[in-house]
Amino acid sequence: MDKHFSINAKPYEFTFSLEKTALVIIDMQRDFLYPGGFGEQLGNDVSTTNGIIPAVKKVLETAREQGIFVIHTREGHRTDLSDVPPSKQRRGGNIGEQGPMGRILVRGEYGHDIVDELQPVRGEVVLDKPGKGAFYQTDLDIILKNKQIETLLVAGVTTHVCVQTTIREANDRGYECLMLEDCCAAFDPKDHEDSIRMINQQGGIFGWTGRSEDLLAGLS
Ligand code: TIU
Repeated sequence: MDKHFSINAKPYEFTFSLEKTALVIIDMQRDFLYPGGFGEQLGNDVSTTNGIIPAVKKVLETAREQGIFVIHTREGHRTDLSDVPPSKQRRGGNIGEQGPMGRILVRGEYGHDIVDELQPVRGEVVLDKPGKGAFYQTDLDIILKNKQIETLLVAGVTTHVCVQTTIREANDRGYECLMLEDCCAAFDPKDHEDSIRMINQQGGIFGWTGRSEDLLAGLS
């Protein structure tokens, strides 16, 4: 029997069915989160991004207990960089160059992989994406369709870049999204707060936003 839940969220209560829901964890990669990584090298304060790891971990553990389908994404490129658009090469921040944790945003490198605390387990999807949005040039849509997923719980980094792009892409494809506010982060907290407002404004123009404690309370 499928279970249905209603939880407190903005702009109003968010309702979802367990079987039709996926948890999508976006780009929780060492290079974006760990001190000494690519994110920090670009001059960012990674304490804002790595501060969400415990909250994401709790949601991930609950999703596993409840049998919610889990997808992890990673932003990165082929080792020969043949899938990097010249524009991203110019403005994407040293892609392919040697960084403190391996070649920047290159698949297979240590810094490109997911942080130790949130490593995927068997049965979870790991989706490599070349762009900001998780639907662009990936098989995410077909995976979700095959699993009959209609609702996405979204966590990850950074809120205003890959998280927001993915939620906008999902919205256009007919998925209902709940962005978990305290499970997402931007290097600058203002970008994070602005993104929350952009998602839930105008009656939920792109979806809902809510707190993980409300999700966990609703699921228990
Ligand atoms: N994952 C993600 O958001 N990629 C970025 O490049 N984010 C920045 O904030 N630069």
